[in-house]
Amino acid sequence: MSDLARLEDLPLDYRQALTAQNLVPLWPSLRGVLPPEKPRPQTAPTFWSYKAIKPLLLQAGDLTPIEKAERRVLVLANPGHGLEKMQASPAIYLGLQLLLPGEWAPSHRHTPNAVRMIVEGEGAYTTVNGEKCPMSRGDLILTPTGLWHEHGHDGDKPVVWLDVLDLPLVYYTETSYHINGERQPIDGIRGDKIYKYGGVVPTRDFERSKQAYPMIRYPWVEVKESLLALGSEEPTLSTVMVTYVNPETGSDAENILGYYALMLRPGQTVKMPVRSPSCVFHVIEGAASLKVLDKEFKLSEADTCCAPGYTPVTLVNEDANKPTFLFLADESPLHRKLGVYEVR
Ligand code: 1HN
Repeated sequence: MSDLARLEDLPLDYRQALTAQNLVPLWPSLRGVLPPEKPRPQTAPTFWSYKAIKPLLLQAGDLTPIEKAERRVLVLANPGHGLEKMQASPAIYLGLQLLLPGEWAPSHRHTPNAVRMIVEGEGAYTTVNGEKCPMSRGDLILTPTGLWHEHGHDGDKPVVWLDVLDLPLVYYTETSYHINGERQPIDGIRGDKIYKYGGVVPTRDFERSKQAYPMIRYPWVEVKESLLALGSEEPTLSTVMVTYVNPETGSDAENILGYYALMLRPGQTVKMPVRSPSCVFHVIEGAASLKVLDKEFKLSEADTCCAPGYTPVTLVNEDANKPTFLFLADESPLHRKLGVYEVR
């Protein structure tokens, strides 16, 4: 492939004439926007240690009252994109949020979709369109686009959760905004109770639900049971993994990001297929090492890391006796909708 002409190859007065008309020559930038064979991700493999973050998060609890923060969050930012961009990957935002006993994070709704993966503590809850969802370690709670949500805490110890949002993409498309609301009355039906068995769904007056988000809370105890059952029913299955779906449609639980739980069997190595989306990994239980490019991350419980797309990732559970449980978030639903999803 021949080299293309550079910007500096053009006379200065010509470049200035272009700029004056809001024009840019394509050829000096063509290889940058359309690199050969595969993309050149800005997303750097990055690791965030919960042990290192927790004291800083608790310090934020002393430094900034909830009324002055609305959401007390330390953002897990990818240095490859620049920390100020507050993104883990092209479409994924990650943050660790702290709620102290008695605190309340007021009701609002917004265009970006969010989920919370509960990391530590008991007694807090999120109310989503009137459905009060208790928060326990490993639970996944959806706050999809446009749904009212607020957080409260009746327990006696700090609660921490991982927020995952598609904010970078929604912000990029200039569609990100929020609306503040009043405290919600609790009247929502507990989706986690009525959709407990994947094989049967409510059929009210001979009709299936038409709600876009019929299930908001995915209790960890049940997701873990599903993984253990899948692992023991299919002992030769190499990737013991479940997808968080809308139980009415079987589609991804949210529109833009995909959410999964993966069990590494004792001593197991999983080489993930090389795929186009970036991926985030968070340890719910156990420990794992994760190899990506020139990095090897040692993940303990509650640690988080991310890997760019188009990049091989290997997961290893070095414990010969105990399984490891990971929560994954990726950009597959987005890539599929855009028609750019690839497995290499
Ligand atoms: C948000 O609404 C929450 O509701 C957390 O807890 C983090 C980050 C960016 C924009 C909105 C929440 C957020 C957020």
